[in-house]
Amino acid sequence: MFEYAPAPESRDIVDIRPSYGLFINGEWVEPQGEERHKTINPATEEVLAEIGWASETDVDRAVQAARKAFTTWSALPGAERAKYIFRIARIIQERSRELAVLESLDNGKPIRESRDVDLPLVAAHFFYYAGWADKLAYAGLGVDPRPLGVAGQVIPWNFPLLMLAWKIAPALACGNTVVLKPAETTPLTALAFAEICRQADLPPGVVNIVTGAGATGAALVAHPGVDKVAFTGSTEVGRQIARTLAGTRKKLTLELGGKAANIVFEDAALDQAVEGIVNGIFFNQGHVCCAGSRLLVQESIAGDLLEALKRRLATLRLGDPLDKNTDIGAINSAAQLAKIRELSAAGESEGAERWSPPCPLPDRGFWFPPTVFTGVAQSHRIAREEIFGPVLSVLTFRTPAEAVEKANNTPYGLSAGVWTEKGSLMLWTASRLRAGVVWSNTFNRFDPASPFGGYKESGYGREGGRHGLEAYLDWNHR
Ligand code: TXE
Repeated sequence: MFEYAPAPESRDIVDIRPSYGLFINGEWVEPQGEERHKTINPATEEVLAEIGWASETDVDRAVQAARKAFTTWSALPGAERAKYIFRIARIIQERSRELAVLESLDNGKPIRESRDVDLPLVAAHFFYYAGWADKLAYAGLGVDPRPLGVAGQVIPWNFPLLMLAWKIAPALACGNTVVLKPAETTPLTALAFAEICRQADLPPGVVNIVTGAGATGAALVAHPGVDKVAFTGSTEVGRQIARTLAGTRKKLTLELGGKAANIVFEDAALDQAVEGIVNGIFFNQGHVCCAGSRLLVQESIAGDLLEALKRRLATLRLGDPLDKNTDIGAINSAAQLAKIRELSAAGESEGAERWSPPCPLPDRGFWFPPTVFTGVAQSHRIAREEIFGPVLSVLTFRTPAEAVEKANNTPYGLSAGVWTEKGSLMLWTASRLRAGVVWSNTFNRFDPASPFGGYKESGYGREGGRHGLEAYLDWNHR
């Protein structure tokens, strides 16, 4: 770490209320139960606001509101729905600085990422799907694809507003109405989005936001008035939801965990690959389902690559998420920090070698230094389990076939990266990887027009692009 002048973004541009209720039928309502939860800034442990905890009765109220709104929303011509969604996109753009600060405060991610990656993508998703609202007949999904009804959506804490956009934008474009539950540790941008819906004059009940923990999510997905469930989160909860929905007529998409391989061949452009590795695993503190958490490097260049990687890691700045210079922010919660520590300890006890650059950690808040494990075997827990933190496991290979075999040796299959200057090797490798997304000579690149989703235990269904419409339409009838 070296000295630099801090450049903090102003916290004063956000207006956080001391306490929030639920957003149902276009109104703020108090939850029926007494239970409330404090959402905190993970970088300081300061309480940001008190949040209502929606009970089963509250979820029922929200679903009823969404059902009622469905009748009129789904009957609107697509071009009319598009006007509302475009309006939402424009308001997000106008308020993006404020929303980025709010996201960084509640989540712990660096402002550079929330400002330059999350918020532009959030607006882009609303713009993109607004464009589809009057063209659904041309999506190739049947002559007259129809909306499904009420979508019950449960999202995680790693990209709170972006996951909301992935879920709400296509649902609305297709004519569905929504009840969304944000994660318990990051509700603030979803609640700000509720205000944006009001600002955009979205008809009451089209979007409803219910805050709470797992029980609220479970009540939502099990509610008989919900026609479609979209979930992003842990594989374990995804399995529970699939069990709950088995035998019902509800349509389900699951976007779950990952353990992506980032494969670097000996001819790769080394500096570019180093940047891709850093972006692959240290972006958003590694709280990324498609993070490049397993580096597979060809044995002949492993020494040089690791040396260059360590040099680069020594320049990363960890600290205040609101500082515009910060590269690595806070871990989102005490529970997630405990999981990262536990798996890192397992890495050491199983015999891998642990390395971090000199990196003083702030006294308060939840922090974990960028960490690299070398000498990792495929049987080690850090090579098999999703850590969801700034921890890279390095394995080596000799031949392309060995790289593919190791990359696919995981129960997950969400993403992968391949670094080589040879087009034929790139295509050979990409076509053999069992992963929903394969990035070539880049990593963690997103675009609203590209479908995203997993193989195997990473889930099923696709979000994004034209494929993302399928999840929100009844396109089987002719
Ligand atoms: O996930 P949960 P957690 C992985 C990552 C992380 C681990 C645990 O490895 O360390 O999961 O994270 C709601 N019915 N991912 O505990 O519990 C919950 O309130 C319905 C990968 O945060 O799955 C929250 O809104 N909903 C992932 C959401 O599910 C339930 C992103 C996610 O929480 C529920 C997050 C239930 N029974 C974690 N129980 C990714 N794919 O990006 C909880 N929830």
